[in-house]
Amino acid sequence: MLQPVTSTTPRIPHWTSQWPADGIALDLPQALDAAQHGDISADISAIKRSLETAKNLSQHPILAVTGQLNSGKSSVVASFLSPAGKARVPRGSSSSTGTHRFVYWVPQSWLDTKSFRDLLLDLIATAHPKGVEFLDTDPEKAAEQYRGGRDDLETLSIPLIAGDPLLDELGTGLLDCPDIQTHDQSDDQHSVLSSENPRLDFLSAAARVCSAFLVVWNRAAIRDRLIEVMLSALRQRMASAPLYLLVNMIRPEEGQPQRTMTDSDVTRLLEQFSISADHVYGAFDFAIEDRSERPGWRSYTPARLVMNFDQVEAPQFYPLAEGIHSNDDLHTLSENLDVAEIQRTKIADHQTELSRLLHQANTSINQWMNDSEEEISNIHAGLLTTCHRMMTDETTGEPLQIMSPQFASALHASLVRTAPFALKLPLKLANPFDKAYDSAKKFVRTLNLKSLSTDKIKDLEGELKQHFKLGSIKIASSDALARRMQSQRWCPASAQIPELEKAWNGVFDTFQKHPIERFDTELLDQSSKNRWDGFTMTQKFTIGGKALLGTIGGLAALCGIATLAVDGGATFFAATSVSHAINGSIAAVIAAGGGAVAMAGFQESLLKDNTLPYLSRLFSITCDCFHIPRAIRDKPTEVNFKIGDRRKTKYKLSASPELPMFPAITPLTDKRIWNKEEV
Ligand SMILES: Nc1nc2c(ncn2[C@@H]2O[C@H](COP(=O)(O)OP(=O)(O)OP(=O)(O)O)[C@@H](O)[C@H]2O)c(=O)[nH]1
Ligand SMILES: [Mg+2]
Repeated sequence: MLQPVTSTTPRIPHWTSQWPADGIALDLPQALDAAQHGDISADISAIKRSLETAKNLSQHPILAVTGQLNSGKSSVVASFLSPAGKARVPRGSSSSTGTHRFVYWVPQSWLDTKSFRDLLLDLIATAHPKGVEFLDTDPEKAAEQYRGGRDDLETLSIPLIAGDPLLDELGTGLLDCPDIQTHDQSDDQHSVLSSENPRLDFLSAAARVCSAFLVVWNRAAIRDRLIEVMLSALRQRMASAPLYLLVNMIRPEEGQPQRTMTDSDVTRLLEQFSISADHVYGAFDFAIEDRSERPGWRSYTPARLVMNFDQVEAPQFYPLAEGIHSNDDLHTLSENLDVAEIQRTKIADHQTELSRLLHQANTSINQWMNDSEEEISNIHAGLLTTCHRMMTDETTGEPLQIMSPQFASALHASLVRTAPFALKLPLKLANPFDKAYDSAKKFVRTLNLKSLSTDKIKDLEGELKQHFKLGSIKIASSDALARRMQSQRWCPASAQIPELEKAWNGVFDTFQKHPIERFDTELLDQSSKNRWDGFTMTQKFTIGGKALLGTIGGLAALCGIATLAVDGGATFFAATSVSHAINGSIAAVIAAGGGAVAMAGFQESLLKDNTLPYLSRLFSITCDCFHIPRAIRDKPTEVNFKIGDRRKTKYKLSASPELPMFPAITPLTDKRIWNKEEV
């Protein structure tokens, strides 16, 4: 029997280049690098490794002892060690006895078994990829190692590892952390709260190695903003790991230790960082001894712990909520930790962080994809506007046509085909295009096209209009287009005018080499018929015939201009309004007769038969030369034109699939259009 297929394999996303379609594909780290978020990628691979090692080391937690400068962190760590171990932990309020490295104290047995030691080093490497160093057994050398990271971030990034047999009884490792307040000389100007605090970054990376946190803080400084910064950093990595607040150096005073528990700064922290009240431990300042009337620290500390102190001087922490009769202390805390449970929590925290990071990665990559697509779309739209302007009459918004020799002869043939019978032969024989083309050649040669500068274009347009009696002419030179384009917001600032000009020259050249060979005869005949229908029978023979002959000649002249210009050493683009040319000389007739409707029909046919196909090609070639996709995904490329008194209408351009892809001349962007795929 067929079973439904259920797949549990996670879907791995990758990003493929939709445009250009050159088969480029990126995996998550590559996409994050491209999006300039390599940091997230490094975090993701670190967390994945942590997850793996956490599963392998499920019975072996490490507790981090972190907190304020000089608050007693090393004293707490030392209290768990054998006498030989204690001797290797420098403690004290001077900088030379401070902790300036991450020091992993682990049960000796963890280091003695090779396979286990390797796993442990693997785990530590997830947070400290630059390697590790072992703590010397000689106390003096150990102290030197401890302070090695004081002025040197490089050394700080390499943790120390030490073993102690007493920790075997405890069954957990301890991480003695450096504070996050000490500054390098080099980063003096940075605030500890700044996001650019490398010590805080190291601490949050190390947090992943650990399963629970003891945060030691001086009672007098519990209001500091810094404790919030540290707790946030820890919670961000380890959302639900057990967190213990160790308040040190509480002054022995009336109302303690309850006063500390109910202090608004303390209760706020507990709430903000999900620390349960029974996770608050406190130790009284052992420098304040009982004096006559005034009770000292001993009066506020369980007798059992006072005895401990008398053996080894160290702060004595006990759960404040339980008060002075508490039977618990730091040692019972660590013994009571449910190892399996905190490891499960740690794995869950890793998974939470991993999904948070993946979400963040996704957001950043989407942003990057959208940004590059937007940049491409803006250039696409900008080039479209430029091409559209080249085929639009500036004052009326009406479409212009390209008078290529191919179109000119097709139009002529159609006008002859649809002419009244008696006019057919004379019109055909008159062959106005050829004659006009020849005379136009002579005229165009008198113009100095080679040195046609931007400001001369308007003059040339006027001159041509007058000479050939044309209604509307649009001349575009590559120089003028390049200059105009460079001033537009969508054009990349890095684009140089000569480079842009070179591309436009390429566009015109390619455009001329790929003329449209065939036109829709039916559509053309429809427009020619419309044209003839604008006249009465008499007019057809009198004005109509003459007008056509005259103005068609003018149109024909234009068809050669672009070609002639190339011969003259310049490339440029010329478009004109066929309907206006034909109409110009017979305006009176149109106004008197019912020709306006016929005129609109004529224009519409010209738009469909000439303007849109030519504009599609011009735009496709332009896109290729500037290395921009001809279409953005499957969105239609649309332009507006206005005919006569009608409102503007939207028309679709074709992406010219009949044309090959032309090589880019001046790429305007190296961005791509990406697709996200999941396999
Ligand atoms: N007066 C007094 N001093 C204490 C108390 N607890 C710790 N100290 C002293 O404070 C100093 C700093 O203790 P450490 O354990 O080195 O503190 P730390 O947090 O590791 O210090 P850094 O590593 O430099 O940040 C030591 O000299 C301790 O003996 C206390 O309750 N009262
Ligand atoms: Mg220390």
